[in-house]
Amino acid sequence: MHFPVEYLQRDQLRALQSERLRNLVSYLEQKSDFYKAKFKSLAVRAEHINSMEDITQFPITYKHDLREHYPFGLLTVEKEALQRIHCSTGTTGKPTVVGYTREDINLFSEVVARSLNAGGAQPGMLLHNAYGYGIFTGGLGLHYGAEKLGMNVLPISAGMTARQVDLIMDFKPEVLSCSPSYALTIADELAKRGIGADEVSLKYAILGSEPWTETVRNHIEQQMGLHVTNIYGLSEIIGPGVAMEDWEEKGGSYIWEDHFFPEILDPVTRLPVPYGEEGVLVLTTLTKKAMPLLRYWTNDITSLYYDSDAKRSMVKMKNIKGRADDMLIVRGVNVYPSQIEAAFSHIKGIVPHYYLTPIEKESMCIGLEIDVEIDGVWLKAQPFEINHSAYMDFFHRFAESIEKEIKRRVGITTKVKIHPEGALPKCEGGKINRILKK
Ligand code: DLL
Repeated sequence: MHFPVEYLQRDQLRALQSERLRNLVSYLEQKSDFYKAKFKSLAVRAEHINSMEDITQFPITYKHDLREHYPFGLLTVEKEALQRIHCSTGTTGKPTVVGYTREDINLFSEVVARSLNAGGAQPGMLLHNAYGYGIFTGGLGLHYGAEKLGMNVLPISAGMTARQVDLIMDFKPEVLSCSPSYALTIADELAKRGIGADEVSLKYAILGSEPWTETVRNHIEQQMGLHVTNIYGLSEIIGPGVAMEDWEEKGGSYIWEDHFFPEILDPVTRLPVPYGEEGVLVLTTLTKKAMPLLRYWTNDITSLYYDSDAKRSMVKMKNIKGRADDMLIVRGVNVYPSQIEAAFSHIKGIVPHYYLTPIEKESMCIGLEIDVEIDGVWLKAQPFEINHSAYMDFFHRFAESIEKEIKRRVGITTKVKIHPEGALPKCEGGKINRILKK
């Protein structure tokens, strides 16, 4: 399968983007009271756009703008023109609501089809789609994209892990899609049943919807014997399929920038930072109809880069480090859970099932308590006598060595508690929250 637009020359792509941006702004000038007012106060208009750099004159849109216009205030079409509504899965406040016209749904399916294809999927393959079906964009988004690509889909949704594994073994799908934390749960269930990587039919896993690292990728690839790639997206922009890794390249995700124009802004000054530098990802939907967004502040931290050896000409982003909201400040050091997860890859003997609890003193965070599981196979191979005090001593020394490694790599103090394999609560489907509050 080949999507020609992914291979456009950069100057052709830029010309396409500028034309689309001009069209978008003039569309918003006509259809959106919200943007009309913003453009007026900044004295900016569609005809001011000569190149993509001019986008910086335009206002940034924030999540609170969506909340303040709940539920349909940002729609630029009549409600009768909608084909579907999705909502974000936020845990506090009102959900953010996104409407799609028929054209938007086609676009959604197209970018997911491209993403699946970049992740290794081909027409005729079976997708075991374990993203949740419902108002969350994951289940239906992957479903329609897979159908568009010409795949066969098992719409199993998330949860009931034993049944997931039964059907993976019986139906022999080539492709799995779910959150990375749920893929860990499925991998555990396979291991628990003694099913080896060579007995699993899956060739590709397409994981996203939450931050994750190479530590998790390596673990799942080894346990299930497949290629794991990252799919990124957010409901406000469209859902999954904003950015995607290539299964042979990995290491970063192409942004489908003919439809979603990316910028990285400094979190404080809100000015653009150069390629390669980290900041907040801000996205503009260049072609959406029902609820286009201009310069949407995703709150996700990453950086952009061109990979000159890459197959496609589109810009790539590094895997998301975390949401700006998930940043912990431990004695003045900024830490994302993904940095702890990344440090685990340098420590033999643990599996990446973990939770973090801030240790607070006088309402300051002075360290993190880390609950993590030990790798049962690795533990059995350790040469020590099996008696209670030898075990306790071993666990104590092991926890200390992890604390030292995290101090060295992340620069913060931690208190590590080791748990036997399988002891910590597992992700039962959607996104996992790694940070626990005392
Ligand atoms: O999570 C859409 C999605 C579904 C993406 C399935 C991938 C697969 P929301 O529920 O609106 O949409 O949450 C969006 O999730 O702003 C990020 O913080 C986070 N996120 C999504 N994908 C990734 C990823 C879906 N691959 C929010 N890596 C985003 C890191 C991700 N974070």
